[in-house]
Amino acid sequence: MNVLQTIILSGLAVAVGMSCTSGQPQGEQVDSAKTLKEAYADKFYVGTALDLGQIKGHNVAALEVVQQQFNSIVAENCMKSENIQPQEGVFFFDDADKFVELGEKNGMHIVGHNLIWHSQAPDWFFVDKHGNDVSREVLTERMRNHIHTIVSRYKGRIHGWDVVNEAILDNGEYRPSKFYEILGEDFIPLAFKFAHQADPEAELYYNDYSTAIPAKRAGIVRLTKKLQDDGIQIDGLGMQEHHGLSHASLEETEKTIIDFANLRVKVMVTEMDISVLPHASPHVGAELADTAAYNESFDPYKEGLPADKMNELGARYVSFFNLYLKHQDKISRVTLWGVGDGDSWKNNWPIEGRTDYPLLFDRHYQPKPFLVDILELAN
Ligand code: 9MR
Repeated sequence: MNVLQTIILSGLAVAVGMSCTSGQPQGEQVDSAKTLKEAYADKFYVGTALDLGQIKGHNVAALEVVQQQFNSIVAENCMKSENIQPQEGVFFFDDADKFVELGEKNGMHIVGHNLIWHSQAPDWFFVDKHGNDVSREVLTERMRNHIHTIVSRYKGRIHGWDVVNEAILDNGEYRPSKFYEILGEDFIPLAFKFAHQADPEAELYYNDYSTAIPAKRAGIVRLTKKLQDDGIQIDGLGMQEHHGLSHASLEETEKTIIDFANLRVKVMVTEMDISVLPHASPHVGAELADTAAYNESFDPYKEGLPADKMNELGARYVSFFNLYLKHQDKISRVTLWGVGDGDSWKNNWPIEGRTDYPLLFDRHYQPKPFLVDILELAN
């Protein structure tokens, strides 16, 4: 670690609320340190997903990091349809309200996640009282009501919405979800139209994982072009960026950034994390239905991450941030999918109960050693 790194890291430690044991005066260190949101201020937003412990203010250590490091937030779970409208017409807004208030209090760019997603959608959405699939008309009206009720509530307060999430398969075809079964591909323009009606000023995004897979990228480009040709407003494409140490490829990721930007929409990294754990193919991406049984050999770092793996993780993060910086004219936001390693969904997918290290802050909300490198890159 060089001197500058030491200074920045010590400063960062103070900035994120760690106790400094060096015995040196701390004022200068804080002054010379930059936080993520400061370092990237003229590049793109740097965001994080918030869970309930953070939204409700229980997790004080995490919240300090959020306030100091990030200038954009997205709700990890509390706005998903099964949570926000668990029964037809019964909306639960308490957590989402708190999430938006937290963002406003801190002057953050606030992202709503998500309006239409096949996963975590409550059963009632698609069936009548006899359990049979509803008609096109009924599903359209349920979507309209769901989207209008939520988007109108936060009109002018939520700046961008993940309107449709994960509608395209890795092979580029439409996912055969309930929305697709009943409405065909029309459910996508309908969702965007309803969101635009409810808040004409809000930015509207399509969001998906494994967007570096060429066939999937092409499918998303086709979908976006079609929406644009049909006069449907779409402002951005979200690349989730759930990576591992050996996937996705930087070259393919770069092609995706370029192809998406060529559509004249904002490109955003919406859910970044990098798993260090071995993955049993085909468990890359974020196909929640693909799970595997626990096995010790797939959980090698229970007692801590060895230095060489930490370095490998750091190098991967630096390569991706380098790429995002190279395309900063196209990229409007880079959001991490969680604050500290202990909060990450990766500890439980595709195998439950593992110990992963996919984020920028560790289980005690202390910065990983390579955070300084990410800060320096932006200089
Ligand atoms: O991180 C989220 C996890 O806590 C939830 O259990 C899961 C199901 O709602 O969703 C996770 O977040 C997903 C996101 O909403 C959409 N893209 C993939 C993310 C990881 O699965």
